[in-house]
Amino acid sequence: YEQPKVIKATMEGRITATRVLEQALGTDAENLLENVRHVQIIACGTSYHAGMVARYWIEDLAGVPCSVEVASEFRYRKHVIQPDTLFLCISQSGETADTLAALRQAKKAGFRAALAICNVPGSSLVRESDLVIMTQAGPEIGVASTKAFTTQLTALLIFTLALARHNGLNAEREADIVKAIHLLPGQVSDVLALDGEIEEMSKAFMDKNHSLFLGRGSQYPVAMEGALKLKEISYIHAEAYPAGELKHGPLALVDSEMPVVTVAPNNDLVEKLKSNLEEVRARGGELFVFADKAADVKPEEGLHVMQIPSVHEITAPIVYTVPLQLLSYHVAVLKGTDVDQPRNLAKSVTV
Ligand code: F1P
Repeated sequence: YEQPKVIKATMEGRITATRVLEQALGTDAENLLENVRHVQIIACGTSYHAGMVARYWIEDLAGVPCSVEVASEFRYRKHVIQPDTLFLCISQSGETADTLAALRQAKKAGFRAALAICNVPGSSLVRESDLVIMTQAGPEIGVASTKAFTTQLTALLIFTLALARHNGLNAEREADIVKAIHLLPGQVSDVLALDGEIEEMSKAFMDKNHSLFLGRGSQYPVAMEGALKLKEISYIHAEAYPAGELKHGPLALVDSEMPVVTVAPNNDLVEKLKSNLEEVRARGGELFVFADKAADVKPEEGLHVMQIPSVHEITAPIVYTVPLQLLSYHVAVLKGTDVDQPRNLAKSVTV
C-alpha cells in the first residue's frame, strides 16, 4: 500500500521533461553512459525479474543489447565481458552474496562502469559500484519483495531513458514516457482500490496445489514475479511461461485443478492470447485474466476478468505487478500462512 508514495519518492527530483537522471547520477554518469554498447544485468529473485523487465526497455528505447542473468549462475559460469559493457546489479538489500560475488568477478574481467540499483545506502553493493540509483522504498518488513520491485522498475526506467538519450531516443517519445512515469503513483492507487475484487478472486486458489502464469513481452517477467509471490507466501506451486510456450509442454498439465493467470494489458496482446485462452478452457482449466478495461475480453464460464485501468505500454509492467501481489497476499491470508515471514526464507541471502 505504500507503493504510490515510494514510487513517487524514487522518481522525484530525478525527472524533468527533457533531462532525466541529472540529479540521480550527475555529470560523471553522463560520461560513463557514453559509448555503452552492451548492458549486463545481474540480480537474484525478485530483483532478477526487475532486470528481465528492464531488458525489454533497454533494447526497445536505447537500442542497446542487454543480457540478464541470475547472479547465482553468472558467478559459476565462464563469461566474456567487453570493455564497453555497463554492468548493472540490482539488489534491494545490497548484501546478496551471489550478486556481490558476480560483481567482484566481473570487475576482474573489466567493463565500462558498474551501476547499482539499490535500496540500502551504505550497503556493500553501493560502496563497490561506480554509479548508484537509490530506490526510495524504505525498509521492507516482509521477506517477499513488493515495493522494492516496483521502485526498482521505476529506477530502471529512469536509467533507461538516460541511456536512450545517448543513443538517439526521439525527444517526443521520451517526453511521452516521462509523462507516463508521472502518472504511475495515481495508477497504482487505482489498482490498489481493486483489492476487494482481487480478494474475491483469490478464493478460487485456496484449495489448489499448482498454477500457471502466462505473459507476453515485458509482461512475461511480470508473470514470473506473480508466480514467485504466490510460491513464496502461499506455498502454491506456480510456474510462469511466456504465453507462446504454453503449447510446447505446460499445456499437458492443464486441467480443472490448474488455474491459469494471464497478464494482457492491451487489445493487441489480448488478441494474441485468445488462442491460449481457448487452449486452456478446452481442457477445463480456469482462467484469470488481468486485462485493460478497454480491451475486448469479457467474463464468461471459466474466464474471470480483472479490469485494469488503461496505462502506457512502457509503464504497464509496473502497474500490472500490483494486482498479482494482492492476489498472492489474499491467497496467503486465506490459507493462514505467515505473509511477512514465509517458511525457509530469509530477507537477505548473505551466504
Ligand atoms: C534478492 C532476494 C529477494 C527475495 C528474498 C531473497 O534480494 O531474492 O528478491 O525477496 O528476500 O533475496 P536482494 O538482492 O534484492 O536484496
